[in-house]
Amino acid sequence: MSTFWQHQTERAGLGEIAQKVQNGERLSPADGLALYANPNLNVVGALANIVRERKNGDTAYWVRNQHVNYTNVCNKGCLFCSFYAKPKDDPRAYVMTPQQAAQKVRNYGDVPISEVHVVGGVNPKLPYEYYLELLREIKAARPQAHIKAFTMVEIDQIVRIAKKAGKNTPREVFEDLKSAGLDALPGGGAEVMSDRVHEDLFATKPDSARWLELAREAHLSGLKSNATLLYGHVEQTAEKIEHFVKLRELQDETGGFLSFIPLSWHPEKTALEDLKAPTGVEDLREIAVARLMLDNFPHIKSFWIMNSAPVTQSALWFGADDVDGTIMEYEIIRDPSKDRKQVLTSRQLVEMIIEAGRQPVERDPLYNVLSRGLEGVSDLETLLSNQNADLIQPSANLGITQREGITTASQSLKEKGRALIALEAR
Ligand code: V47
Repeated sequence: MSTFWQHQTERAGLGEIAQKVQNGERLSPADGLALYANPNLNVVGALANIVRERKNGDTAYWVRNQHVNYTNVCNKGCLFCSFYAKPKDDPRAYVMTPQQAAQKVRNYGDVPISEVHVVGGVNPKLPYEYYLELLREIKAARPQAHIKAFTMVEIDQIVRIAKKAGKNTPREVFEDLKSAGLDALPGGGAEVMSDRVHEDLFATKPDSARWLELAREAHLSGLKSNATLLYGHVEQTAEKIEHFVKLRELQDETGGFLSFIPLSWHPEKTALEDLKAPTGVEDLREIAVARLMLDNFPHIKSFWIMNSAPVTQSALWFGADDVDGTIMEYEIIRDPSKDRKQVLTSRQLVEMIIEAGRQPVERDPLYNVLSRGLEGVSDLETLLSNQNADLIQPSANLGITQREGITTASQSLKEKGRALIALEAR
């Protein structure tokens, strides 16, 4: 250990933890608490960066994906959520038929996409066959793309209604879903694995024991999945540590988790909107502590939609090795100042990574490498995605500034906007 580094970690009171990280030893819950409490975020981030580079070197992964939120009807009533509509008499309620969902996918038919991310509310009216049909239709619309669908909360509902169709175990249901086209499962739904927060904010959803049981079953059925933590509302630090320990234990058992995604809570338009949203500093700390505590997770993702493109760029030096993807449309949170769909083009994502000083690698949902650097970026794809989503501007979150020798995301976006206008004028 260099004298400078030793001096920095000891001055921050993190000498012992630094030694463990250096030796690749597992951190204890007490270490996790100390990392959350330490004011020197730089040292916490530098420690996380050691693990990040040990596992993933200089690589920052991205994916060409499309999100489809097939229904917002949900009977769970989670207080942190602004997305859901009540099952009865809610004017915001919508349900897509499987064919309509597939049409959304076809709308982007000329844009290269390797992942369709499909999630929705827990809609009590949808029968078992709906979910199978949804997968089949989307697969038929986009046979080359992987389908990553259904949080464990939706799976819990699907398993429940599957009984009417004579399917009595999660294993049988996973087999049916796989045959219909399911390739992997997203994170989401566990929120914070604490009985207290469960009781306070999302009491009617499956508890942590059930979420973990279903994740275990998915992994034993040969499916990979992700996990998330929703932070920045009423949770306490010790509860987040409990969350990490539970996930880490299941990962020791199954090895089925690919990526962990800390989700920065957005209070806007929720029942808790008077609470303050997490800051960028908190976002970076969550990424860093997750990287350090979840020593057996291959990847930590900074989901740019939730914590902004600039924070995601910094997060690539605080433990994150993945920025998620192009998204196209995202309904679960919206930028309240603009009622626009949310998208970053492949060029913008790659430029964002290069600007942050990392090496962009395009992946599919299973982390198979598809392209490197600027290889996979095409202007045609950029134009089409803008055209189809009726988008010329990105999320207002995007605040990337110009640097030497790099076309910045905002600059290239303006060019695309001009090109699109020229195309329309013809
Ligand atoms: O479980 C709901 C969260 C999750 C809000 O696996 C909110 O690659 C912030 O799991 N503010 C669903 N978050 C999304 C999810 C996800 C997202 C991106 C990538 C992956 C992946 C998974 O969204 C829910 C909940 O935790 N959520 N409302 C909100 N107001």
